[in-house]
Formats: sequence, C-alpha cells, structure tokens
Amino acid sequence: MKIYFAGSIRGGRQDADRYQQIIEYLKTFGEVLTEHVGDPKLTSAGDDGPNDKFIHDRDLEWLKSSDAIVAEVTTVSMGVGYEIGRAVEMGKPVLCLFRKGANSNLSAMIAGCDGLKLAYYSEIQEVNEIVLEFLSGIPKTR
Ligand code: 6K6
Repeated sequence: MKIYFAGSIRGGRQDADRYQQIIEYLKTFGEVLTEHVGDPKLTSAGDDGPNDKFIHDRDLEWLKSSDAIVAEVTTVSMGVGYEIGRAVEMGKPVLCLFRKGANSNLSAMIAGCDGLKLAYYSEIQEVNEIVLEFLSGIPKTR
C-alpha cells in the first residue's frame, strides 16, 4: 500500500515530532511516499527540491499514485489543505487528524467535507487506533 502523509511545512513545524510518530506507524502498513514531512531537520524556511514547481509536480504525482492519504491538520497549512482538496477530487480515501484542545481552528472546508474522514484525538495512541481502522477498510491494490 502506498500512503501519502500530509503535514504542515511552510505553515509551521511545531507538530513535526507528531508527524514523525504517525509516519513510523504508517510505515507498518506499506510505503510512505512523503516521509520527509516528518523530518525534524526540515524547517519552514528550508528547501527540499530545486524549486516550488518541482515540489508541486512531484508531490501531485505521488498523490495520484497513492492508495490513501493521511493528513495531520492541526497546524494550519495551505499546502495540506490543497492536497486534501485535490485528493478528494481524485476520489482517494482521505483521513484527517485534528488534535483536541489545540490552539487552532479547523477550516469548515475540511470539517464540512463529506468526501473525507475526520477524526479528533488527544493522545498519539488514539491516532494508531484511528489509522488502523481507516486503513483496514481500504482494498489492497499492491
Ligand atoms: C521545505 C521547507 C520549506 O519549503 C519546503 C518545500 N518542500 C516541500 N517538500 C515536499 N513537500 C512539500 C514541500 N512544501 C510543501 N509540500 C507539501 O505540502 C507536503 O506534502 C506537505 O503535506 C504540504 C505542506 O504545505 P505547506 O503549505 O505547509 O508548506
């Protein structure tokens, strides 16, 4: 199974450790195409490719080739919102994870979207249970 993990980069890296923990669990189900999103060394100012067009086009190809999308949406990120919207339009299974009690508000465009599964969590252990249930319902194509 190919999994596309989405998490904030230029939107802010305060949840990077959490992304890394989620990615480690996702890796037990298959290949995570976007492991770099959880890299604690990646800052919101850094770079991961020759230019923004390269990053956009490469990530879109990964999104198209993925079997499932898991997005941590607590830190507001325009890129994550864009990826979710594109994935929903592609008809991909999308799971969005939002941390309860966070100092941010989830957009109505995510909270009100019927084309995705939204789950709220407190502890990282809860994320594992949510992810297990979500991925168990996806047919294995690879
Ligand atoms: C790295 C550091 C600063 O800018 C970068 C650019 N590098 C990126 N490399 C890989 N994926 C990226 C990059 N920038 C954005 N993305 C994609 O958008 C990732 O898949 C994330 O899920 C999402 C983050 O969007 P922003 O708007 O928070 O950057």
